[in-house]
Amino acid sequence: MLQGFTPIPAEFAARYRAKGYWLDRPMGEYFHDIFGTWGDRIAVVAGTERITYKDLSDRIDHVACHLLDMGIAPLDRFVVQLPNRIEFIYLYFALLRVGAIPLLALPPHRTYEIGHFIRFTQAVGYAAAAREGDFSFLDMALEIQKQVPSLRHLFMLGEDLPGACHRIGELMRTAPVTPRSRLASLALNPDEPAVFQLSGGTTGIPKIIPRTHNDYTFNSVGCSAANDMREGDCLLVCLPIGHNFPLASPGLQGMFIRGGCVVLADSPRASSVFPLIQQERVTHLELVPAVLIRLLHDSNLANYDLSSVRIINTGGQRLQPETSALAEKLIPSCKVQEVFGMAEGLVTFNRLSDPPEVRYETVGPPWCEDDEIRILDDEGREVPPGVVGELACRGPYTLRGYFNAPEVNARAFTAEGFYLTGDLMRSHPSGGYVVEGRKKDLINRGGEKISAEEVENMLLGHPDVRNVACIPMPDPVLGERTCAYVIPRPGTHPTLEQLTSYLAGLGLAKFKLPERLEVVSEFPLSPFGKVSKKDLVDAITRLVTKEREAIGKKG
Ligand code: AMP
Ligand code: DBH
Repeated sequence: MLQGFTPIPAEFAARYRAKGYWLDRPMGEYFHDIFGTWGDRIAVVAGTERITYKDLSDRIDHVACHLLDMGIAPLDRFVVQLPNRIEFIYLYFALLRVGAIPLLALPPHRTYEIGHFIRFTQAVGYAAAAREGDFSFLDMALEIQKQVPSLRHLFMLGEDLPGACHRIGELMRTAPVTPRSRLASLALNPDEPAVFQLSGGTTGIPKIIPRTHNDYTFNSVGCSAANDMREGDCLLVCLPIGHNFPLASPGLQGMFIRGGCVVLADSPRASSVFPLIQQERVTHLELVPAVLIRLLHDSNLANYDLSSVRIINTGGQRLQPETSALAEKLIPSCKVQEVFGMAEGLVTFNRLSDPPEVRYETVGPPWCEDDEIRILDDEGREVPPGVVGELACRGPYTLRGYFNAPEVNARAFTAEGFYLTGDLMRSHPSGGYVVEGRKKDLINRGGEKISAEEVENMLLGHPDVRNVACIPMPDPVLGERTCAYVIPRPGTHPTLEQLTSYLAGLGLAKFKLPERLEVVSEFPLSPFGKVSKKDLVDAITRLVTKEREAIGKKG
């Protein structure tokens, strides 16, 4: 086994096999067969290209043989930071085919993160677009290469690249030396890591999540069923393609399993998403709430035919019932299905057959009956049904340890191998779960804890508020006070007084009322597109410090 990797213990593995969950096949081989099943159907639409499953499979194997020519071997690590382009799909599946492990970085990662991933995993390769705006990923990679000798292969997209870089387009045109037959004879162990995902990590550098051939295939098979993907369906991928949600939960892996078509969009902006939905008759969208909200308020929405959309999945952050209702009103053909997922494993979906009140309020149950869930109090004891506690989970596709992180693992798992998510949840009579926030998403006002989520939910009911994030701002006396960042509805100018008297009118405790309002037009986003509270906290802290210094000088 790869050093630093914690496998699922044998007695659990035996159960998952006996249940038929784990197929004991390397992912590359499994998907090779899937592509073979769907042959002449269109697998991917990328720009002006429409690629059949047959051609996709052929090109992936072609790239895979090139990888073998370069000496890339099973369990070698390879950092992939490609944009939503067809080259991602070629390289990702080619790496799986040879048993090398793609580590999926996100587009906004820079030297700090990428350098760490390469060094920490002793990666042999790195793939990216050479340049994005005014940032040169190529220069960054060359710099890292000087410090980390394991990094032998740079795969770049772009013009005028130095000779030492591989171009995926060029590899397509040249014949590899290694014969295709070698691919079938590689001895790959499906219990080994196939993919390295990254934790969202709102603090510190992302941790590395090993996903095995067995668990990651199973994840996509199950999610694609829960998500009602069918032959002939069409998924638009507009979030960063390497993230666990659009890649595998069910994402493009799920859509391939079902024989549908995957359309790549280079951004989640309305100007790129709406035309593609109309042209390609997209049935499935996977979005984060902030993106859905933006699309629904875009003035061009009514100018496009979006009637093909059957399911909108949102995940990553809590979705407000109002947003679901609005989406289903503006796009009457669709149902909104919230997904609660994590790159660490567990995924829950609300059931499409549930009545709207359940669908809007809960994130549903896990899709697999062998996902074990515990809701724990601060002492690690299970709470009674309906009581809020921390979500802990264990199951056939949830990790048992971050890669090479013994100290973190000692804290992040219970003795029984449950992963402690840090998410606050309660069970719902429908059998699903309700997200109540993050364990750490609290504002500590002189010892009184305020759930940011609770205040946010109430503020969203105010007619002037389109979106809101409540965060702690530093206070010399109380330690922290609540600051509300608000995106107002067009044409409105909410004030702190209006919002707090609205909250007080609803009976909210006085200590929970925001004490400062910052009106903004957009929120800073995490690499994946979640609202980044960390950036808001940094901003308000800088602002408050500056104001205090100014007062100090005057006084
Ligand atoms: P990541 O570590 O980036 O994979 O993020 C996983 C985390 O995102 C979860 O632990 C939750 O905190 C959050 N998350 C994902 N889906 C939802 C959702 N539907 N509602 C609320 N939080 C979510
Ligand atoms: O936020 C996430 O990581 C996430 C959200 C929805 C995820 O990993 C997933 C679905 O699989």
